[in-house]
Amino acid sequence: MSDVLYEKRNHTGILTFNRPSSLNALCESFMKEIRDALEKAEKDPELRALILTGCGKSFIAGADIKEMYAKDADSIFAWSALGSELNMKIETMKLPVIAAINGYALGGGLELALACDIRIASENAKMGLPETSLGVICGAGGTQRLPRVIGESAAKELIYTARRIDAQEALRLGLVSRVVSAESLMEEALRLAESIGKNAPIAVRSAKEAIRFGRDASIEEGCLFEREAFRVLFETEDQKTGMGAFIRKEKNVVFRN
Ligand code: CO8
Repeated sequence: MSDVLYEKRNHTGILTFNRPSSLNALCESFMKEIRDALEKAEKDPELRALILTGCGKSFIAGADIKEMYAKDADSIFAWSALGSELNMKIETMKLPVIAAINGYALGGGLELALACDIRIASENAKMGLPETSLGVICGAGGTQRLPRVIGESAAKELIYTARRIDAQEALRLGLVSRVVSAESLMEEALRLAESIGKNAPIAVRSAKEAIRFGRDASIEEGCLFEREAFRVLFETEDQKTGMGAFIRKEKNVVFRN
């Protein structure tokens, strides 16, 4: 059986990490499988959102320490590029991506979740960046994305102490946007994906692009980028559909892909 399961529910794709013997730790072949599954999802014109989750008690328990241990500085550099590229792919892909964190999201696992657009967690989830306790630091974007998500001071505390936090603390820090029971995690993730999917797909994708652009731009550059995207959306069928429905007082607007 594959280490990455793919299923589709209406307009939502679900990738489930399925390497339970190592709590979904990221070895080289697994990272390649995840990358291939993302590429497959990206090519599906029917999808409007993608959910990433893990099987069993783990989302991803980090990079595979057993595989990493024997590597030297040169070989680890190429190896960790796979993780970095994977996370960049998630961050830049047009589809909105939801991490449904079902258990351990540690090290490289949290780094991957940080590249997702939205993170929700089950009450029993545990998150952290334990790398400094292993003699290293994050290698797939954690030092860059965590401060952007929760602020520099809180990120430094978590990274320097290597402390593992529970879902409620992650919620307080803004690392996840919702905490739900373990039983309802997928239901909640699907509901969230569907509520995104009912909106105009090009507009949602455009919002993702504008938010990402703005992260590293001045407010002037960001607003200009947004205004240009706003202009382009007036060339779409969806703008006529969405605004026309409001004017005609129609409920249940259906946007085509
Ligand atoms: N790597 C390899 N194997 C792992 C990993 C891992 N990260 N995590 C768990 N496993 C394995 C265990 O070795 C064990 O295997 P075995 O049965 O053969 O001994 C099996 O999974 C089950 O694990 P445990 O028995 O330890 O399960 P527990 O419920 O007792 O504990 C924990 C669960 C707390 C999650 C524990 O397994 C743990 O601490 N795991 C390591 C967590 C960690 O430190 N992660 C960070 C790794 S470093 C990192 O991610 C750096 C990323 C930088 C680059 C990224 C590029 C991709």
